[in-house]
Amino acid sequence: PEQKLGYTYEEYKVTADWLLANTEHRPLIAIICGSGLGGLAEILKDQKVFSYSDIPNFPQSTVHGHAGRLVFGTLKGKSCVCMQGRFHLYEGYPIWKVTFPIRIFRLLGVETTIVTNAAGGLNEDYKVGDIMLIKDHLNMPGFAGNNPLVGPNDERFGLRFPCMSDAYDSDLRKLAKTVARDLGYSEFLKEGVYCVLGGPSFETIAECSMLKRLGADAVGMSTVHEVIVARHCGMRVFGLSLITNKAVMDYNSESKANHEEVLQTGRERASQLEKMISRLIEGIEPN
Ligand code: GMP
Repeated sequence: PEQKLGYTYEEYKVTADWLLANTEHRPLIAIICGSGLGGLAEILKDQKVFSYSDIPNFPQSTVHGHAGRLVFGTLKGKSCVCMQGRFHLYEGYPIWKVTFPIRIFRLLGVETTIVTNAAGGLNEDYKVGDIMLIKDHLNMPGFAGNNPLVGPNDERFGLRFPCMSDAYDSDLRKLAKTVARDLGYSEFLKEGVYCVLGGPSFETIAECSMLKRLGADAVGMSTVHEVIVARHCGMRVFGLSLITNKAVMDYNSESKANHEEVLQTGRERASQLEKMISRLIEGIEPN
C-alpha cells in the first residue's frame, strides 16, 4: 500500500473546527511545554482543557513528564493555547504527526508560537538550570531527509521552499532579554544554537564533542520540527531551552544523562520559567 505522507487539509480542518466548536477561546499565542515543563499551562486563567484522546485526529503523548492535554485560557487578557505534552520522533510517530498541532494552531488563528524544551548543555559556559534563548537550530534528522515538510506542499499553509534564516524572531528575543533583566534572571540567561537529534538514546561522548564543534550549544530531541512547520505557515516563533543536564564530554566523567535529572531540573526552574513566559506574553503585540 502507498505510504501516507501527511494529513490532508481537510483532516486538519476537522480537528480545528471541532476545537472552535467546543471552546470560545480564540488564541493568538500557542505555547508548547517541554519535558517537565507542563506546569507552564497552570498560568492560564479561565481554562478549558481537552485530553488529546478526546480531540479528533490528535496523536497521544506517551512520555513520562508529558501530560497529554490541550489547555486554552487567558493570560493578562491575552487568549492562549498550551500543549501540555508534545510528540517526538522517538515515540515512533512519523514526523508529520509530531507537528500536527502546529497547523491546527494556525487554523485556530494563532500568530505566535512559543516552544520550550529540556536540553543537554554542550557549551562549556552553560550550567544546569540555565535558560537558553534559541537563536538558531541544527536540524540533524533534516540532513537525512526527515523534514516535516517532505511530501506534497499545500500552498494554503505556505511555500514549497520556506526560508529558515530568520526562524527565531529577533524582536521576541530582545523582549525576553529585557524581561529576564527586569526579573533579575540575567545571570542564568543564555542565547544559543539548539541541535535536534532523533533520540531516544542520549548522546555518546564522541557525539557530544562532534555537535559542539559543529556549533551547537544545546542538544535535545524536539522543537525544531515544530518550528519549521510554524515558520512555513507564517507564524512568529520564540523558543527557549532549559539546560537540564550537562552533556558528558570527558571519558573520565562519572555523570550519566538520565530522564529523572531532566524532570527534576524542570521542577526546580518551573516558577522562574512561568514568570518569564507570562511577562513575555504580556509584552507580545498582535501582528
Ligand atoms: O530526558 C529526555 C528528554 O529531554 C527528551 O525529550 C529530550 O528532548 C530532552 N533532553 C534533555 N536532556 C537531553 C540531552 O542531554 N540530550 C538529548 N538528546 N535530549 C535531552
